[in-house]
Amino acid sequence: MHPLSDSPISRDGKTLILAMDHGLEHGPSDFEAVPETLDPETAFEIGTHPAVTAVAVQKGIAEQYYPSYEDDVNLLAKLNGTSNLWMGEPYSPKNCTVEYAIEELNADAVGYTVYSGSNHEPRMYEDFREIQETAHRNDLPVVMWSYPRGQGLKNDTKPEVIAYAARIALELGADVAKVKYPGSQEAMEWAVRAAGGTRVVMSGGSKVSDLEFLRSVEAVMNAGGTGLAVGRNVWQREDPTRLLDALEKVIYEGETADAAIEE
Ligand code: FBP
Repeated sequence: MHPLSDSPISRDGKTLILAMDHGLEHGPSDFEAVPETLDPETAFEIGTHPAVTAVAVQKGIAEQYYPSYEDDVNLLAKLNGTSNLWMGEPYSPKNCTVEYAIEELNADAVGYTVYSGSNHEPRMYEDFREIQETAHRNDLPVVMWSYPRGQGLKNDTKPEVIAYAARIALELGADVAKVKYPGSQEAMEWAVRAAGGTRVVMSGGSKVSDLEFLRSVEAVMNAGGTGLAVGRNVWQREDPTRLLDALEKVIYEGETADAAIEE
């Protein structure tokens, strides 16, 4: 059985992960559009929406805030991360172990960013190996933020790059590949095929209109994708619940973006 089928981070085999790690990845300026979301409690409150199958946060946020939400939210512990202040070749160092995520944070799943194509790729693959093996020995699903990135990569959302990103996640043993949207349903179909039994979810990206965003999610679902791992497109909306209601229809009920938004 696929580790996701039996996991609380999936609902009817689909998943919607709210990524709340951009305070580290991008800095507080990402919250300026809706300043209340700077407060992790607000984010966890939003994460109680029934469409959300997990909230992905870093260790520090999990330690301070998750204990109050354990009954209402599933936790995806993000085990590495890097700040926007780092100007070197892409590398995301490990800041939490799988054991700590299980024993101290009460995590339901773990997530790890891998920048294939970076000069640090060998180190990141080695780090991922350790994470993946420990997580699987403990029956925890592993989500790879599979982001090809580095000096040699000029366009990181080209169809062949995204299909490659999805394939890398399969080859290295991730249960879920979180990849950027490659621009079309057809390109996403390629990524889903390349990923084999590894499930593919779309990474949200910077904020676009409700309809544009929902249409990309619809294309991902039509392509055989498993769902979404989204940050800014939810947090930077005045009314995130409205978008989550629409996402629930597109992801779990198979509605079109246009129909979901009308309702
Ligand atoms: P977004 O939907 O805001 O893109 O969030 C998804 C995510 O993977 C976050 O987990 C992370 O903070 C961010 O994207 C990193 O994106 P990038 O490295 O492209 O800035």
